[in-house]
Amino acid sequence: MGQLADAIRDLQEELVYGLVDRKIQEKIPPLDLIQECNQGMVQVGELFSQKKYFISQLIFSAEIFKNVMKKINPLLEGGSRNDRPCHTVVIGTVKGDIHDIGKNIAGTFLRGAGFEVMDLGVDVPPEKFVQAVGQSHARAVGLSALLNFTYPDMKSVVDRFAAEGLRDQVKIIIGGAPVNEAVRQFTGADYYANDAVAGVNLCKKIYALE
Ligand code: B12
Repeated sequence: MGQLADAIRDLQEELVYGLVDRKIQEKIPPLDLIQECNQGMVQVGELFSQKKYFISQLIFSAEIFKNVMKKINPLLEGGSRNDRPCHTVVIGTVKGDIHDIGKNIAGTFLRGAGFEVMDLGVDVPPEKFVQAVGQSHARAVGLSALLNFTYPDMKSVVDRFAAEGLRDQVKIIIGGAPVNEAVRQFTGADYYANDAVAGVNLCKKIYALE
């Protein structure tokens, strides 16, 4: 792990901001910065599992990461914004889960790639995803979840689209660190994405842009 990941793990807020500023000046790609911060967050999670960190430290780590993203976001937002106004992607964190840092990053990357993003926020019940697709006619839906006990809630969203007769009209991507092919199969989603770039590539595929 690099110095930045270590600083996040150790919750050394000022050191983190200083390192991020320096790396931005050195033109380190934003994605590399995010990935290194992510490694630090995984370590924070490990320390929490080992009961060496408590919920307050989880909250603080999220605060630090959100401030880091305020520095990185302007680098991501330029791109080809609004180039594809009709290509909407509905995103949200599923019911029971309030983790939103990764979902927000996925949204920023999608906007940077020119997609219109309808972000429903966190703790989103299945019917809201269905309503949003009804309003926007989006063909791509991205579900975020970081808690393994919310996999059934991802499945409920997929099932809800089927119950409403809309399953064939949308492709559903599940995202978040813990998702994999087995979770995709369990939920009945079309794709899974472990990072924001994979999400963008899948949405391009769904809209047949590449
Ligand atoms: C910060 C954090 C929190 C913060 C979240 C703040 C916020 N606003 O998001 C707070 C303090 C609220 C929190 C709460 C809890 N947390 Co927490 N949290 C974390 C931590 C440390 C970091 C998560 C994070 O932001 N990572 C950084 C982002 C950038 O990474 P990411 O989310 O993976 O996103 C990337 C990809 O996954 C992907 N992606 C994500 N979503 C999507 C969506 C789409 C569509 C696409 C395409 C891509 C995509 O793109 C992103 C960028 O590449 C993780 C540790 C970990 N290993 O992840 C634990 C972790 C997720 N939390 C955990 C737990 C247990 C909890 C609590 C239950 C604790 C408690 N006892 O109360 C609560 C649950 C609250 C709830 N109901 O949601 C566990 C989950 C374990 C499990 N097996 O399910 C973890 C893994 C920690 C651990 N090792 O124990 N947490």
